[in-house]
Amino acid sequence: MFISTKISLAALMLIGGAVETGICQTTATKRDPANPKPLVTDIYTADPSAHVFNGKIYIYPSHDIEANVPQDDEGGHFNMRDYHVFSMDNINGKVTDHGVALDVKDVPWAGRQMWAPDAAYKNGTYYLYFPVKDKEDIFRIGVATSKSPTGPFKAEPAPIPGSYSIDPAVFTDTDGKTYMYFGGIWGGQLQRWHTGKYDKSSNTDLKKDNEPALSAKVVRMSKDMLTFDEPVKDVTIVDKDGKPLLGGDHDRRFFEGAWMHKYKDKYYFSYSTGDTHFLAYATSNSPYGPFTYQGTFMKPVTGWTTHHSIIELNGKWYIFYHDVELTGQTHLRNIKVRELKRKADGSIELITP
Ligand code: FUB
Repeated sequence: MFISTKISLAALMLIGGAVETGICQTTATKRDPANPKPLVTDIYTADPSAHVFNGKIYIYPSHDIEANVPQDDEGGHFNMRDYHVFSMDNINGKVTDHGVALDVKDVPWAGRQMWAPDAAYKNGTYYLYFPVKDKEDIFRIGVATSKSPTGPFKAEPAPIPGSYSIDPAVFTDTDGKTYMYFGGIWGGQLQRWHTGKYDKSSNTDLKKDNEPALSAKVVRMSKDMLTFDEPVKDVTIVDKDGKPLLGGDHDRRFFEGAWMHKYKDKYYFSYSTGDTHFLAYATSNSPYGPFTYQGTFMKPVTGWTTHHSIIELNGKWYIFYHDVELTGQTHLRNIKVRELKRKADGSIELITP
């Protein structure tokens, strides 16, 4: 990310600053399926990773703040410092803010910028996975645990060994195996790892438009969910002819914000195309891919970033996402939800926000 080429409707939508608030307040929201409103209006929220645990919806978003850091190409203005967890009894229910679940000051190895998290549950423990820059300003992925889905979470003393870049998305398959998908280019630093070692020289992509695009990563998690169980692999996305998408194909190539869900035995890998602002997806018969590109399923939202998650609840599918309706400012976002519809062949219907 983050060159601000697309701040649409900003002036019209600016309605002023929200107030940072305390713990456990609820926000009632009227849900018009055709025109969803922000789920949370008293703090800024983004990158919502939603899950259903024990029949209830839990949302693990980024907590955007105005930190007065000037905007730069590396996303320095996204200078978040903690996470809140939200819950909803049902898709139209009130949204409960459970307060601070993890603060950067309680992560011993962390430097700055708590970006898009995700969560998982296994054997009586909830796991919060989060990307944050370490003290050398290199993004790593950390893990914190709790006995409650709403935290507070206790961070492990060090990042997950071998982790790098941003946007972890953790998926547990029907056979019980758990995988982490991760990565993000530009400010997410994925391009700096293209040789396998950290190389600080690139702030954007590799500028090799006719070569295969940089890939998101996938790795199986260990049984204790705290480490990687194998070497990290590429998530290759190919076109209908089996050719890898190219670096210059900005309308289709992976940028950041991975998500995985399974529908009728197929694996759906979905992601943001970043500077072209689409949500796109690709499918495979294996959680490792290769994934065949299927198309865009959400047109650009207002704001620069677009980031989503997908859940199933009572036979219906929902997409959680964000835009900048409350502020018109790229780094002060608000989360939303709407139904995700499919055609009979399993393909996802295009959403025009
Ligand atoms: O919230 C910070 C970053 O913005 C996330 O990690 C990206 O996915 C983008 O939404």
